[in-house]
Amino acid sequence: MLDAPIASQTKVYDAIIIGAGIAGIYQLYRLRELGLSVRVFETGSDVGGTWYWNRYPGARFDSESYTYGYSFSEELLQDWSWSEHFSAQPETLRYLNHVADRFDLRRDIQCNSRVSSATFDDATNQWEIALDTGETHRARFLITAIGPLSADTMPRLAGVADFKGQSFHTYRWPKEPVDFTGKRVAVIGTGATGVQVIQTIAPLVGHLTVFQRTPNWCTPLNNRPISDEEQRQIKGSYPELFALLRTTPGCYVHNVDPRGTFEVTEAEREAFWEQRYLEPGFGIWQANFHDMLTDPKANALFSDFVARKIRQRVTDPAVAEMLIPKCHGFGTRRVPQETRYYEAFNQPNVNLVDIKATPLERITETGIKTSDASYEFDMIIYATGFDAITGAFSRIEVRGAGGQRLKDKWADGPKTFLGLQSAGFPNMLTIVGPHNASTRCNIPRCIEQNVDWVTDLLRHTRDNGITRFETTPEAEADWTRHIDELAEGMLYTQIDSWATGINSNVEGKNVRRILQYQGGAPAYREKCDAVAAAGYAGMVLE
Ligand code: NA7
Repeated sequence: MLDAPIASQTKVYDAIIIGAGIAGIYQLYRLRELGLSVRVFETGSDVGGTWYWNRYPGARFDSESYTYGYSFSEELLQDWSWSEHFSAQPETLRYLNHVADRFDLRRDIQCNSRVSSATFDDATNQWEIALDTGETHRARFLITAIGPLSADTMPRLAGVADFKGQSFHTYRWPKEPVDFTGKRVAVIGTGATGVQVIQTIAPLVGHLTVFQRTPNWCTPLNNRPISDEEQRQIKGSYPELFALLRTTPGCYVHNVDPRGTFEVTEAEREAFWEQRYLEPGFGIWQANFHDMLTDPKANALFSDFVARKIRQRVTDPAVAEMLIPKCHGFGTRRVPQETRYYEAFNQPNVNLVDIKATPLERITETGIKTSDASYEFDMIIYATGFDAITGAFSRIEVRGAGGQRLKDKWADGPKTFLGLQSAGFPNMLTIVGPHNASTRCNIPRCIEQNVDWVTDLLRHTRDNGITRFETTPEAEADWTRHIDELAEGMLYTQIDSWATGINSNVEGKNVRRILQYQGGAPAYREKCDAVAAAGYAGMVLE
C-alpha cells in the first residue's frame, strides 16, 4: 500500500500519527495489526504523553487504576498489577513504557520530533508533515493523537523571565528531583493540578503561598493501596468490569443515581451524600442524584453540603470562606480530587492569597507583586493549566484541501463530524478531538473507542481501494448543531473553565464554546457505530 516517495529524503507511510501518548501508542498497535506502515512523531524524548510531561509532585489518577489501563490484551491485564486504587504518575509512566516494549512499538516511534506543520496535498491525496528540524514525511492518512491538555499556558504577566529563583510550569516539570527543603514556594493556580501539588509539597517546604483566583469544589480521593485479595478480585473480573464501564456516561465505575435530589427525605439525602464523601473516586460527582448537574436548586443544595465539609476541615473561618467557590456550583467545573488538601491550609507554614481581591501585577526578580503586597520566593510553580482541547491543534500549522488553515476554520469554535473529522481536511482523523466524548470520559476507555473506529475505517479504505475520504459540510453542520443542542440545560456549559474554552492566558479565549460531546459515552459510541454501519454515512469515500 506504500506510495512511491515524492523526493528521495521524504518518506511516505500509510499513516502518520502525531503523539505517542495513550492514544498514539494504541493507534500504532492497531494499524500495525492491519499491516499498514506507520510512523509516530512525538515531541517528548520518550513515550507517555500526559504521563511523560506531568511529573509534578502529587500527579496521579482520579480514575480507578484498573479502569484506566488498556483493555485490548488479556495477557497485559493479567501481567500488570497496579499498586494503588489511584496510582501515581511514575507508575503510569512505567506502565506505558511497559506497553511500548511489550508490543515492540518503539521501532515506529520517533521521539524528540515536534510536528510543526501538516499540509494536505490535493494532487496525491497525501499529507506532508514537517518537523521543527525541517525533516518532512508523507502519508496517506494523518491521525492526531495530541491530547486535550497538552498545550500548557503561562500567565500573561510582566516579569516572568526576570525571576532569579527556580520556576516551573507543572506540565514542564524537570526529570531531576526538586528539593523543597526550607524553600519559600509560591503556587499559582488551584485547579486539579494545583490541588495535587499543594497538598503534596505543603509538608515539605519551608513556606508555601498559594495564589488562588477561583476556588474549586474539591472532594476526597480516598485512595489506598490495592491488597493482594483485591488484586485477585480485579484480575478475575476484568471482562465484567469493562462491560460495566461501557454502560456508564463517563466510562467510570460510577453511574448516576436514578433518584432526584428532592425525591428523598432530607435525612436520606444527607446520609447518601455522607456515604459518597467517604467513598473513593469520582462517585460523588458521577454517581450523585441524577438532577445534580442540571437543576440549579439541586446543585445549590449539594454545593452547600460540600461547603459545610470545607468549613469543618479548615480551622480559620476566613480561610475556609476563601476556599469555598461562590461563582459556580459543585461539579460544573472539573472536580479536583484531594487528599488532605483543605488541612494543608491549617498548617502554620501555608497561606492563601485571594488574587481576585488583590490581583497579580507582575513577577519580580525575587518573587511576586500583587496589588497590595510584594512576596519573596525561592521557587514559583505555575499550575496555570492549558489551552484546552483545541490548543494543541493551534500549535501545529494544519492546512487542508486548497490550503485552508484549521486555525481559521475553527476560529469561532470547532466544526467537526463525530469529533473525529473536519470538512475540508480529507484523510485526517482527530482522536480525542473537540466535539468528541473522550474529554468527558475516563479517557483511555474513550480513546480505545476512537482508535477502534478509526482502525475500522482504515481497514474499509484498504479493502475497497479508497484513497481519499472526507466528511461532508452537511454532516459536519448536523453534528456541530447536535453538540450545541446536547449542551442546552447543562449547568456545566454555563460556567467559565477550560472545558468551555476559557483561558485568560490565550488571546481570544474569552468566549464560552461547546467543545465536548455531552450525551455520554454510550450514546456517542452508538452514533459512531451507526455511521460505520451505514457505509460511513456523512462521508464521501473515493
Ligand atoms: P486548570 O484546571 O485550568 O487550572 C488552572 C488554574 O490556574 C486555575 O486555578 C486558574 O484560575 C489558574 N490560573 C490560570 N491562569 C492564571 C493567571 N494568569 N493568574 C492567576 N491564576 C491563573 O488546569 P489544571 O492543570 O489544574 O487542570 C487541567 C486538567 O488536567 C484537569 O482538569 C485534569 O483533568 C487534568 P481560574 O480558575 O482560571 O480563575
